[in-house]
Parts: sequence; C-alpha cells; structure tokens
Amino acid sequence: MKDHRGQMSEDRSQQLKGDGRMKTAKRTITGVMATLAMLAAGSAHAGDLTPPGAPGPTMYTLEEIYQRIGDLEARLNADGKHVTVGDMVLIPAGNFVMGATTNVGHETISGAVPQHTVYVSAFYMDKYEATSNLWAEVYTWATSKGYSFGTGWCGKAANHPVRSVDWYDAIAWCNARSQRDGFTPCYTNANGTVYTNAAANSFDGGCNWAVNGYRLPTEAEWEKAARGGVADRRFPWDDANTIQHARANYYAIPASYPYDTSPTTAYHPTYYTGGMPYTSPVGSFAPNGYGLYDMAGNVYEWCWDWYSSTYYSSSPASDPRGPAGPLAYRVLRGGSWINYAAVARVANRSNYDPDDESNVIGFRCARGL
Ligand SMILES: [Ca+2]
Repeated sequence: MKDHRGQMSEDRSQQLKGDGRMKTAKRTITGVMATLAMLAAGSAHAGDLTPPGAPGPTMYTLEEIYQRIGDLEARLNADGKHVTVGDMVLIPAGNFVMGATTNVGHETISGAVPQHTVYVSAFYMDKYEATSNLWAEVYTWATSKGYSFGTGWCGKAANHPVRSVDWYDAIAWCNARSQRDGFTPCYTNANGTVYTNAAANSFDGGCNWAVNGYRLPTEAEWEKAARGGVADRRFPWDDANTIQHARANYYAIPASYPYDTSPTTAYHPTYYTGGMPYTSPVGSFAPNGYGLYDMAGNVYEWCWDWYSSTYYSSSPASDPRGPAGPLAYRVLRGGSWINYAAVARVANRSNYDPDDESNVIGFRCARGL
C-alpha cells in the first residue's frame, strides 16, 4: 500500500513535471504519447477518467490533455497526496490485510480473526464524520421531499458529529443526500422504490453498489480506509502503535492498556465539558494516511454489514459486504469519546441493533465512482 501511494505521488509529480505547463505546441508526438501514458496510469487512481486506449485515431488533443491535467490538479487534496471530490477522498482499489494484526504480535480481537487479504474496489470516503450541520441541511431537504426518520438526532454543535441516529435513519439520509446532490440513491426497497421511510425502522431492500450515490461504507471499506494505506498497525496512524489524547478523542486508561500511553486520563480533557456527549469538532486531530479524520474515536461509525463474529472465516476475497441477513446487529467501527483504547483499534469490531440510537454513534458516507 505504501508503495502504491508512493507510486501515485510519483506518477502525478511526473504528470505535472512532464507537461511543463505545455505553453507551446512544440511538443513532439512522442512527448504527447508519453503524457497520455502517464495520464492513463493516473486514471487508474483517479477512477473516472477515461484511459486513452491504443494509440491511433482516439488520441486526445492537447486541449483535452490540458483539461485532464487541470482536473487532476483541482482534485488534489491540500496534503498534495490524495485525490478529492469535495470533502471526500479517493481510496484507491487494491488489496489490504484485514483483521487483528496477530502477525506482528498484536493482540487477537474478538471476531477479527483470521487475518485475511481483501481486495476492495476504489471508492470515495468522507474525510469527516457526518456533522450535525450537514445532517440538518440534508434532513431539512429530505423531510420537505417526503422522507421520514425514526429517531431524534443531536449534535453538540454544528461542527460536531451528528449522533443518536439509528442505522435506518442513516441509510435514508444517505439517499436524501444523494438526491439532493444529483446522484443516484443506493438504497431501494424490495419493490424497487427509493428507501425514504426510515420511521418504519425496517428495510426489506438492498444496496445498489453500481450507482454513484452516498451510502454507508462496507466494513471492509471502512477498515481499509482507517488503515490509511499502511499495513500491520494497531491504530490509523503509521508512526506508532500507541494512542494518546493528542491523537484521538477516547477514554484513556493507560493502566489497563500498554499501548495507551496518554499522559491525560479518562475523558479527553479538552472536550470533557458541557455535559455528555463529550464529542469533539470533526477534524480536531491529525488525519490518517488517506487524509481521513477521526477514524479512531469521537463517534462510532455505522457500516453497512450485518455483524457475525465468524464472518472472517468465510468472507469473500473481493469486496466483502457482510454475511447474509437479517441478523441482530449491524457493524460499528472506530470507537468513540466514551470507549477505551482497545475499541479505537483499526481492526476492532463492534456492533449494535440497527433500530437503536446512542450518543456515541454517528457515521460517515462512502460513494462509488
Ligand atoms: Ca469516528
């Protein structure tokens, strides 16, 4: 993964160097073809750019090349390493090792063994947990269009994560966000209509994975995203296998977990204020290798999958989407402001009744290309 990311940077760097801003039309046909080849390589990462195909009558014009280079520049994250669309980051397609990192001596985690290699197709992931502000904007739009929601929702402030939304509310909200933003909704009822009635607290349909709308990430997508392109780590960062309050909003008990080395204990001292929940504004800590924030702590995040503690023994190797349901619980990931360091591990698996809400649970959206 690290090599892959490095390659991505290098490819793009070469693209930008290679064009030399192309201020004149003196470039030879050889140079143009080299640029096209690099763009084709870049398009494997960018996802929705069309590869040029075999050299011949389908060659791009210089104007088209400028356009595509401009597209890539416009979509480069502030860190200079990641392609973004709005507040979403492209998570590149590829394999990663999912589950408890027992191979490097890390602890076994309930339900998170055996380690197994999983291929995940490219997707976009929200940089931030869905905020109270974003929830409210979409919620207002949605209820004006006939959507209904089953639970109350809250957020401590506009820039804090929304919480106290159950799983049904979350997927209906994803549909509403898709429709509001001009994308195709992913969740449809068994009769083919768009899922809008979350107040019913039931869902007999499925997710159309082929469309481009917002949706909950699968558990595999979430873990791949959380690992940030780095293998064999306990937490979303790549420079240590320990956690401290400087890195995440969680409940620190260094005496109980050797990898919890926070000098401050219990609730995060900065956010232990104003009554529960002690959430923090999204993006208050450094992002991970993919440019994603709060993949450890703050609020738990709903995933699509039903939860089964034995699923890793039989899950498919490519784009696993959870066991067949219905089961009792859906997957939660990442831990929250109230959870111990163990729950903030990238391999840790939690679960909850999709019909229940809690002030420790929120979510973020993924989106197909
Ligand atoms: Ca989180």
